[in-house]
Amino acid sequence: GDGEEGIESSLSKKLSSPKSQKLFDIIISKQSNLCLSADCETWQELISIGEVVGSKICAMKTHVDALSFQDPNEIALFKRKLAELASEHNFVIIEDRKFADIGSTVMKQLTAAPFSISEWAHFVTVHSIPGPGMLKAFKEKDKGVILIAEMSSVGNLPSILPDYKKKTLEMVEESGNEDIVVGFVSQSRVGSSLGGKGGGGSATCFLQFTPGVSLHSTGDALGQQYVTVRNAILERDADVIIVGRGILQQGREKWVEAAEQYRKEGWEALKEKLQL
Ligand code: 5FU
Repeated sequence: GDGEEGIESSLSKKLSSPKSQKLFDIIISKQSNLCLSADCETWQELISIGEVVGSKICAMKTHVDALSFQDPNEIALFKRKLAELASEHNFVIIEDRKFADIGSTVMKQLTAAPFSISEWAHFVTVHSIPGPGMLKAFKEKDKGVILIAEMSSVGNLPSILPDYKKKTLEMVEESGNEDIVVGFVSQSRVGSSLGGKGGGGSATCFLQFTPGVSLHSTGDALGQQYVTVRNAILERDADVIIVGRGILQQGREKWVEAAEQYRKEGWEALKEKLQL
């Protein structure tokens, strides 16, 4: 074959876990490193946009507690439809819950009805603040963890505090949790890069998910800060770009066109970065 095998064998670095490898395989086969941040007002709208742009994304990121539902039956329907969409279009579901508590509490938040996040999310976002013990909860439920190493918002403490990013990486390595941590939400590289720069050739590396990406805006009134797709991937070393309003605010009739623009720019920049 041409493309796929060549691309995979040209990666000199090893990804941390089968879970990150699975996402990387999706990225290569769909030629997309675009994660849609599906910050819709209703669950019905989220399902609609998933149907329309599902073929253009490698992942969909949700905030299930920010969606409006009329009753628990709607939540059950939502979970089923979302899981169907993800398997039909071959994308990963990331619930951006930003868990930040002791393991025992996190376990309840992960499993409790009505959201029952562990039933339908492949990956979840987690703050490193509570320390490594809570990672066991995610391991037990076989969830991929994306740790927050830096945020995109003005004045966020993880980006300001010296060593926060480094300590977040050390927490994963020292507690032996590389197999469930698929990567980091970050604005710069944590550990060794998938691309040419930084780290040794045989180092294990993690995927970098970078939010705060827009081709239309530089920020919002509540502290969000944006960079362009190329800047996120080529300057900040993102592997996966997370885009919400950049696509959503184009309006329903332009969702596909906008998603295609971010997919194409993202994929071109990723190929350039990884020298594929
Ligand atoms: F961890 C982070 C972060 O540092 N910045 C973010 O913006 C998460 N996010 C999420 O990405 C945020 O909660 C939104 O869901 C999304 C960005 O949406 P936007 O519409 O592209 O600004």
